[in-house]
Order: sequence, then C-alpha cells, then structure tokens
Amino acid sequence: MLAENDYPISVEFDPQSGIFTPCPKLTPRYVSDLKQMFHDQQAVEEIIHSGDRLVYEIRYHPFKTSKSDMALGVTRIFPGTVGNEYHMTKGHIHERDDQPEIYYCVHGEGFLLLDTLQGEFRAVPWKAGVITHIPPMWAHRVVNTGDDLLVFVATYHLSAGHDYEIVEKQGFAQIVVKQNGKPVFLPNEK
Ligand code: M6P
Ligand code: ZN
Repeated sequence: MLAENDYPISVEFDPQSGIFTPCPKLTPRYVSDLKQMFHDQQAVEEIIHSGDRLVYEIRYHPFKTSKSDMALGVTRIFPGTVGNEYHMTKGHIHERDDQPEIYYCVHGEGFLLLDTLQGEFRAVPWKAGVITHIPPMWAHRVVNTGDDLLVFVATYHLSAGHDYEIVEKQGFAQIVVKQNGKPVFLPNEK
C-alpha cells in the first residue's frame, strides 16, 4: 500500500528566472542576513542603513516519502557587489559528514567555491550547463560574477543539515572581488 506521500511529484521550472511552481517555501536573503560573510563591514553597514538589499532567494521543495527524504532547492542570485565583493550565497557545510549534494548551474555565470575548511580549496568556474557533485565534508558557496541573474538547482537529502557557523567564523580560503570589471581572487583575511 502506498501512503499519500509515496506518489510522484513534479514542479514546473523556468531556468531563465529560476522560478518553479508549486513552491511551498521561499527564503529571501538580504545583506543583513549575510553580514558576517562580506569582508567590507563598512559597505555592509551602509547598505543595511539605507534600507537593506536582497542578494538572493531560495525556492525549496521537500520530497518526503515513507522511505526517503530528498530536497530540491533553486537559488537565484541577483547581480551586484557589496563593497567590491560579488554577491554570493552564505555558504554552508552539511551537519552530517556523509552527505553530498548536486549543484547544477542553469543560468548566468560565476564560481562555485568548495572548501574543506581544513586546507583544501577549489573554485569551479561556473556557467549554464555545469553540474558539480559536492562530496561530503566540503563547504559550498556560489558567487555571481556576471551582470545577470545566476540560477542554480540543488538536490540533497533533507537530513543533511546546514551548518553556517563555521563558515561565518572562518569564511572560505579566498574571496572573489571585482577589479577593473573582472573577478579576482584574494586570500581571505579572516
Ligand atoms: C541550495 C541548497 C540549499 C541552500 C541554498 C542556498 O539550494 O544547498 O540547501 O540553502 O542553496 O545556500 P545557503 O544555504 O548557503 O544560503
Ligand atoms: Zn548543501
């Protein structure tokens, strides 16, 4: 006997805009939610005082059956910088150390930053069509270095869990800043 949750579910997705329907949950993230993440604290304060700014949105759909727990997340990062640092996701590492994730860039351009927080760092150049497997124990963050929206699709297990604290404290090994209109990598001073 199938339970009510055990039937297939589909959503309709537009890769250009990053919007899918039906969408049970939308989480907006403002500069004020990412305060600790950007290196230029003066720029952060100025933006917050002048009314804050939306950096990205996450649309989320859980798929929980009697035997499984998948999640679909679609993130749209708006173009822009805070100081000279490009808009990016907060970044997190999974609470569980056996939980990977798939990230699929469907629109825009930028970098996927991957960091073990123990010495290994990768910056994967990202554009529409690139799919990256994020192994367990690698923190992940997406940076939008283009003039357009960056949209990516994520699939992971609900039970993976999000740990933001260590990323907040330590940051990723490198930051991505705009210099002469181009992305440049600098060591994180944190
Ligand atoms: C993807 C998934 C989500 C994550 C979102 C934004 O959709 O990895 O789990 O919440 O990106 O990233 P962050 O949580 O780091 O802000
Ligand atoms: Zn994740």
